Amino acid sequence: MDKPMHTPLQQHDAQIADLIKKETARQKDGLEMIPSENHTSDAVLEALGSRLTDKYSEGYPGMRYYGGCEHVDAIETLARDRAKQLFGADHANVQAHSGCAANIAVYVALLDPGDTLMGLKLDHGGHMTHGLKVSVSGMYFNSIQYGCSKDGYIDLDEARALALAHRPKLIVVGGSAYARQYPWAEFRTIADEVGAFLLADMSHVAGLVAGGVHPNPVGIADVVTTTTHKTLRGPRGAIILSNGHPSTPLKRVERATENMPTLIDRAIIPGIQGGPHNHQTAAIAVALNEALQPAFTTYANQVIKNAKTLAEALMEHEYELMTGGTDTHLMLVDLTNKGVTGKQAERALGVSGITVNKNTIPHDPRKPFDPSGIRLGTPALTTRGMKEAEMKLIAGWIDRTISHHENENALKAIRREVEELCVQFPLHRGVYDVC
Ligand code: DSN
Repeated sequence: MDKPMHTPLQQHDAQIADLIKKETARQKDGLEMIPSENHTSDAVLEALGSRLTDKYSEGYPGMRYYGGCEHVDAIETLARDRAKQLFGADHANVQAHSGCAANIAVYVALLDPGDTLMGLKLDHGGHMTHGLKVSVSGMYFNSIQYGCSKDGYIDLDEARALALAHRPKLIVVGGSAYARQYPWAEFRTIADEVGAFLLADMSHVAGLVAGGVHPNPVGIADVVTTTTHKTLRGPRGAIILSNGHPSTPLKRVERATENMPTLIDRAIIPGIQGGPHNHQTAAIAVALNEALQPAFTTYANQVIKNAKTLAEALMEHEYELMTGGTDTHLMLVDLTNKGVTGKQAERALGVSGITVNKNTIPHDPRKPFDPSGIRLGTPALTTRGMKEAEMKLIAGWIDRTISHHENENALKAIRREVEELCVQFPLHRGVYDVC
C-alpha cells in the first residue's frame, strides 16, 4: 500500500503542521464572529506563502538599497496603484507591517515627542494607538481622549470642547468597536477649528468603504490608515493613504498636508521600519484586486445586511446593543441585563463553536479582562456565503448559549448544530465571485 503523501511541512515539522491543521479545522467547523477577522481567498494565501518572503528591498520601487528588486518593485507598484484606485488617493504606502505601525508612522511623520494628539478612548471603542497611556501613542505624546455618550455614539460636543481646550496638533478618528458610520466630516470641522491634522483610521470599515457602503475618509482627512485584513479581506498588513505628491526624497520637507506622501514614506523607512514584507505586499495587491471587482460591492452590502439582521434578531431576544443597532459590520452588546459577563459569554460561545470577543462598553463599570459586553461581526460569515436566514439561526444559538452558559451539555448540543451549518458553507471557496 502506498504511504500517504506528506507536505514538506508535515515531513519537516509535524508539530507545526498539526497545529496549523487544527487551527484550520477550528475555523472551518466554527463561526468566526470577531469583527476584525475574515477569511482570505486561496489566491491571497498563495501569494503570502511565496518566495517573496526571502527578498530584502529596503527603500521604495526604483530607489532600493538592494539589488535584484525588479520583480518586487513591480509588485509594490501594483499594490500601490490598486490601493490608490480603490480608495481614490494620490499616494499609497503599502509597507507598514500592520495597523499599529501605520499609525505610529503617521505620528512620526507629523508630530514631535510631547506634542498633543487626541483620539477615542480604547474602552469606548477606540484603539491602543489612538493615545492609550501605555502605548507609544500615549507615552511619547500628550494624549487627550474623547469618548462616547451613554447611548454609545461618539460625543462630538465633548471632542470639540477638548480640542478647543487642548489644541491638539493631530486628531484621530476611527476605532475598533464602534457600530455606526464614523463622522469623518464632523471631525474635519473640529480639526480645522483648531488647526490640527486629521488622521482617519478606517481599519475596521475599509472593506465597506471599498464596497461603497460607508463614507470614504480619503479627501476629508489629511491622512488615512487602514489594516488590510479586516473587512477588506486581505492578509495582515496596512496601507497609509494621502493626497499630495512625493517631493524630492532627500530634501527636508515642511510638515504640511501637501508633503504628506514624502513625510509618510520617510516615517516608514528609515523612521520605524526596515525591509518591507514582500510576500505580504503581494498578497495585499491580490486582495486589492479582489476588492476592485464588482462582486466585492455585493459582499460589502451583504456584510451590512447580515449585521443589521443579526442585530434585529438579538434585540428581539432582548439584548441591549450600544447605539441601538448598527450601520456597519459589527455590534457591541451590553450583557448586563442578562446577568452574564463578557468573559463568561466569550467562553460559553466558544464551547458552542461561536468565536467572539469580550469587550468593554462605553462607561463600563467592569474591567477589560472581564467587561460587560461582547463584540460581534459578520465579515467572515458573509465571506462563507451566509445570509439573513443564517443570521437569524445564529442569533438563536447566541441566545441559547448565553441563557445556558453554565450547562456544558446544552452548549455541546448547540455546537453540533453549528457544525452542521458550517458544512454547508465551506471556508475555502477559492474564488470569491458570489456572496
Ligand atoms: N485588534 C483589532 C481589533 O480586534 O479590532 C484592532 O487592532
